[in-house]
This record gives sequence, C-alpha cells and structure tokens, in this order.
Amino acid sequence: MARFAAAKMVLSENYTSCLNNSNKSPNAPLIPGITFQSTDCSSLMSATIDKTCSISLDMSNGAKTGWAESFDSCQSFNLIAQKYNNFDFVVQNAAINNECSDYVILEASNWDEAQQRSQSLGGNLVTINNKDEYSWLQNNVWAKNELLSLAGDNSQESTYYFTGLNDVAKEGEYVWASGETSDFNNNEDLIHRQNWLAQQHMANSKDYFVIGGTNDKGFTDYVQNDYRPDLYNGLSGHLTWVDNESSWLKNNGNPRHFGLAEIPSCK
Ligand SMILES: [Ca+2]
Ligand SMILES: [Ca+2]
Repeated sequence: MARFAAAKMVLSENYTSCLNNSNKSPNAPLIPGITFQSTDCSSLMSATIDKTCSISLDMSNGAKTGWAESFDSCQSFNLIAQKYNNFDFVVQNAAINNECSDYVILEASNWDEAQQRSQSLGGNLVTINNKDEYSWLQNNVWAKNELLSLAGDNSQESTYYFTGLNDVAKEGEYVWASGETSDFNNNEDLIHRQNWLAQQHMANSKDYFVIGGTNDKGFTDYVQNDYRPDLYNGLSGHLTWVDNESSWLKNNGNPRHFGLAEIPSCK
C-alpha cells in the first residue's frame, strides 16, 4: 500500500528535519487519502491513512505508534488495539493478536488485580501452553519490551509482567489462572532454574510468577549449558516466583510491573 509507505516517509523526514531544526514546524504535504496532524517539533505528528490505520511519530523523542511493517498489519494492529483501548487500565495500543489469542498489556499493582482485569477483558493472565507460544511471545511481547515499543513506549527500563502461573490453591502445584494445561512438565520446566534450585526456601511464600522483559536477563546463570538454553535462548523471559505484590522485586530497584492478559479471539 503506497500511501502507507508515503505516510511513514513523511513522518520520518519530518523527524529528521525536527532534529536538525526544532524551530521549523513539521511539513504536512497534500497526499490524497492521508490526513496529517501536527503542531510543532515538540509534539506528536500523526498520519491517518484510513479509518482503521493511523500511525504517529513523536517529534520530540522519535517514539513510533502503529508502525507495523505493512498496511495489512497496521490495519489489524489498530483494529485489535481499538477493541481494548476503551478500558482505562489497558496500556493504550499495547494489544496484539496471534492465532486464536489477543495479548494485551495492562496496568496492575499486584497479581490479583492483574488477573481480575484480565477477566474483565474476557480472558485471564497469559497461559503459556507450549514452546511455540513461548517463543512467539518472547519475540513479539516481552524481549526488548517489543509490544510496549510498538505501542509507542520506548522506555528500556526493567519491566516485569504478571503471568497466569501460580500455586495459590495447592503449594507446589503449578497451574494457570485460565485452568488450561500446558505441554510443560507440571509447569516446573518454565520456572527459572536459580529459583528452582537455589531458592526453594522462597517457594512457600511466593505463589505467583512474573516474566522479565526488556533485555534484563535476570540471574547470571541463564547462559549456563544446563540451564534450559533451548527455551530461553539467551533472551529475556525467565519466569520468576514472586508474592502477590511482587514485593521482593519492587524492593530491589522497583522495576515497572504490568499484567499480560490473553483473551481468546476465535470464539
Ligand atoms: Ca496461551
Ligand atoms: Ca508457592
């Protein structure tokens, strides 16, 4: 779709020109079918290509929103985001679909709240059913905070996402909030190895799991040969046990926490 490419080019050119001369206002050329909105080099410039596809670029810091690779993915990205953007706890535009699931990032201060909010969207906190889903999520959601970045949040701050894995009902029996099962061995294969081996004393008091995003590799043992290199693949994404508030992590650097909801989309 040529208009989509043209819109990206205009926004990029304006960003470069703003970098070089912040007193010069962005230029909105007349391209049939595209509406550009902008004020100056300190604000957002957006391009509306049709009613389902609009992209924007923040002239002050270069953050992009909606810049999927193609017009088709821009359309579907925006359609999925529109399904969830009217919930005030959803991170705006941080929603993406794969196969029969929508994945949505939401604000939540603890696991219970994250799960309740996931249910109000029609799903649960994410269930990682198999290795394929793990790998897809690793590449598209948490590694380098990929989904937050697609939504225009380019912060590289350390970030954790509450997942559905928990052993609230019965200590040591790891289940998913959705009630679904997974291909993993009692789900223990997903738990970070250093947690599992060295921190069993923490297990009783910690019944929930977060997954680490950005480039945060967490504990130093992730690259050891015996440490499930086939799953984590050297990227971020270790499941680490926490209490409901994730208070240990919050007391150690206070990284950002979100919930990662999974909502069935093929009903
Ligand atoms: Ca799943
Ligand atoms: Ca426990």
